[in-house]
Amino acid sequence: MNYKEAILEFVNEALMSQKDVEKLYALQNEYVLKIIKRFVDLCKPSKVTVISDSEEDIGYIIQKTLSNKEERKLNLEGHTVHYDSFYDQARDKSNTKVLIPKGQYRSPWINTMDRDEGLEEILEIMDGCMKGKECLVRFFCLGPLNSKFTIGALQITDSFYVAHSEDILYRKGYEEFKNLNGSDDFFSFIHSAGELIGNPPVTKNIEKRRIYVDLQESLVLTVNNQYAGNSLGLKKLALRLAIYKANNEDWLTEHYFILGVRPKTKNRVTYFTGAFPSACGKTSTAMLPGQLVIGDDIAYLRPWEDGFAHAVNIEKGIFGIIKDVNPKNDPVIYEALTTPRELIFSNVLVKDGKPYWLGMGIEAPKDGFNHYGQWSDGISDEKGNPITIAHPNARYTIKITDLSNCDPKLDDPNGVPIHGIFYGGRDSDTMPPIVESLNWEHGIFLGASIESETTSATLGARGVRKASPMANLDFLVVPLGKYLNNHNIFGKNLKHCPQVFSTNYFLKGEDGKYLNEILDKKVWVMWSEGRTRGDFKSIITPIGHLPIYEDLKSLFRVELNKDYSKEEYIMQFSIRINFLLEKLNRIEKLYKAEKEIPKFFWDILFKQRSGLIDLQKKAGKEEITPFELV
Ligand code: SPV
Ligand code: MN
Repeated sequence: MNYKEAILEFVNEALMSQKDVEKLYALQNEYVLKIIKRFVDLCKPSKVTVISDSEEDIGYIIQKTLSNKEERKLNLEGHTVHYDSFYDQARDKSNTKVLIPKGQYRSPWINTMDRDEGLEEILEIMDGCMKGKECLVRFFCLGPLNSKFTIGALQITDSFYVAHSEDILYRKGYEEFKNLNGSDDFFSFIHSAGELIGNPPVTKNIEKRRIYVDLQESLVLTVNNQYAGNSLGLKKLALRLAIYKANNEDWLTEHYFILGVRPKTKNRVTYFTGAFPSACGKTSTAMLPGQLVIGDDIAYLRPWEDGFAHAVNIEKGIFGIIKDVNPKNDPVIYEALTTPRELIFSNVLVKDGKPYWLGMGIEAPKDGFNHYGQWSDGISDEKGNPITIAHPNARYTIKITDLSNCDPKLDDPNGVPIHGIFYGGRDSDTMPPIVESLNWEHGIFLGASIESETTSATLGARGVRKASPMANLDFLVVPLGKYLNNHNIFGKNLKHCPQVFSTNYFLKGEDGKYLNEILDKKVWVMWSEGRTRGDFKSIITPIGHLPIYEDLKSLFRVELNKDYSKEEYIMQFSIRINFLLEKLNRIEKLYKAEKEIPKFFWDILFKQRSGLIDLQKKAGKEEITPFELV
């Protein structure tokens, strides 16, 4: 049977138009065909539409997402709003599982399931899940086109909202798929929102929401959900597949933003990546006023000929938390969200065609339509918790090129050289605002020992302290030991290894108030930039390099036009020995539960502990100011 006959064997004219058959034909890829056939047979849509990179095809998606009410128009040109089910407002960690074949190691840190059992369960749920619906077949590229970084992605979905979001967030890939020359080297994502109810239409059978990752086939199946973190193949689902690929090769896939730092007094751009758990200041660091943004969520890093690690953003858009976006904290995003352009709001309040969200900085109406439905002030959920005007994890979806600080290197196939890496968490009592690692291995330790208090970006209780290695634990699909080892080898093979910094924007004083203002992070970033260029000296402590007071004082003046007192410095940068020792105990206990954690990790942990105990003995107290350490 030839390729064309193979297509015609499973599609008839009622299912797919002649034009769409031609589009599949042009790809000359039997693997693509096999997957489409397999899942069209299983999901049983009433129509299959193949979307190329053409404006006409993309226009069709936008028109349909509006006509089937997955999105509604707002007052400003190009603005739409989408709603996810009230029970589908964040990533569902407990139903996201990595399928592991029998006999293979299952890490206690990763939510795994036996592959055969998982497939049996989800394939049954997906049987007929697209009945009566139209199914879209889309092709994208993770990373810039024509690049060593590029990975092709095939998306099959019955959600026009998913297809539209991906169009804003990812690079087109239909033409690039032709360049695969028939190979199977791409990722596949099959999504169905499942049965829908209401207007706007939302997933009905939330209890059957499943997101299963099949590493063996580079395939993710996701059903009965709409929230982008659960539904969009190219976002967190592709992140998992790419982590697997990178950790079996010689590169990194990380939950990183990419930021070009431009100090006011220097004529240079220095690139940083950074990982923070969701809702811990990651996007606002990536969007720091006056700097250049390449990405806010996911990066691939590869060793490059110049001896640096080079990074690309696998996305070209931002799916950002809208809470607290206001003219003061996030002026660039606020401007973009309040002017005409193609963008999607999700789960915000709408009244008279205008969107409202938490922390917007203006008075919100007392009623309107939101993630709950028809809402008015004072309404509570079934448990009696008041429903806020918008969900705290309400989002916006926008192109990075629409932001005034978009870096011209966004689509550079060579990526950008990385000088530094930030790791941060939501930590109210332990780590200082900024610390530089003593070396690469210690940098890995800093990343591996991030702890963070949980937020609304995932379902479940908030404010619980959890370990969050490299802010990537939610997405890990290989054992932590293998992951840390891969990091170590990656850095060791670089001539110019990135310097690593730990940040904490959430440190509080004894009165429970934050010790820093939101924009102070600019100073921590500038200090780090200077450190990677050899501009500043430091104070060496067991937990790493701390900044010297005078350097911060002058950075606060130059960057923020603010005074910075010695008292503030002391409160922020004192070494809180007991808290740090307790943290080490927690980390030790957690990591002991995993096998084959590399030796360097334990060496650093034990050295740090003995260093802190020595300091405690020498000083005869629990808290030591940085001045005492000089
Ligand atoms: C995150 O939660 O880390 C996000 C949004 O970037 S989501 O798409 O939900 O993963
Ligand atoms: Mn993220």
